[in-house]
Amino acid sequence: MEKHELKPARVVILISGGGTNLQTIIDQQEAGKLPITICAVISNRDDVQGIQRAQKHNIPVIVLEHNQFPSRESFDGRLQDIIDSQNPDIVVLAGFMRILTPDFTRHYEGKMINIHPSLLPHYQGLHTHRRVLEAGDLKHGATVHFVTAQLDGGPAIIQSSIEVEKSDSEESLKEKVLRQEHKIFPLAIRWLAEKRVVMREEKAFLDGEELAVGGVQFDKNEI
Ligand code: NHR
Ligand code: GAR
Repeated sequence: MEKHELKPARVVILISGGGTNLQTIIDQQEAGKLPITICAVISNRDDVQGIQRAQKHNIPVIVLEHNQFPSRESFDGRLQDIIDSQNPDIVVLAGFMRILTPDFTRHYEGKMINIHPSLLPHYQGLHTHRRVLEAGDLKHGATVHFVTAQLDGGPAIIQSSIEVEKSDSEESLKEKVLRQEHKIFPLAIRWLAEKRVVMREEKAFLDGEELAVGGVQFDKNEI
């Protein structure tokens, strides 16, 4: 079967914030550029803009507040039940801010991706823009990677870099990096939906070729 004849991949998107990445995914899907169905958006906060973005496009939204649960395990257990009720092919972390338990990440191994605001494997964890400025780095960027139990440590699919200028602040870096995120995230989702990218034995492959650390370098490839 040709790729364009495939059934759209069922996608569940997890958010915690503004949802600009969510918006680009919605926009590309609606423009016919992404072979996916967005089944549901799940937020762990009830007051974020990403919720309105989904509602505006008639995408079902589920709010599951982590602070209503006594432990990470109980939150993740409920989250897993809700996600599985949608029968998804792909789970997307689009600015989702809760660390996930190993049982949860194992359950979605090879199906779950995250966008992280750094050039992984550098700057895993939080406050990446601040840390890049403090270190005086000249380059920064964003990476899409498979989610494994190791925080921000799963194999990378694609990354895009930007130059850090002397005048940059945390806020300006965040904006510059977000612009790159909006380019590479939909691309990675398309590759996953088309099954062109897969994870095997903790490594990422694109069209059968093992990807290097950091994944495809977006700025060096006119895709
Ligand atoms: N979970 C696992 N197991 N593996 C990954 O690679 C994950 C993950 C959960 C989230 C996104 C990640 C990022 O891109 C992500 C990747 C949150 C934190 C964090 O410390 C760290 C990394 C990421 C997301 N969260 C705090 C916590 O205690 C809460 C912070 C907050 O609520 O503002 O969970 O950077
Ligand atoms: C993005 O920059 C994403 O890389 C980052 O949060 C922002 C979400 O923006 N993710 C993390 O820091 C995960 N810990 P958005 O809500 O506008 O898509």
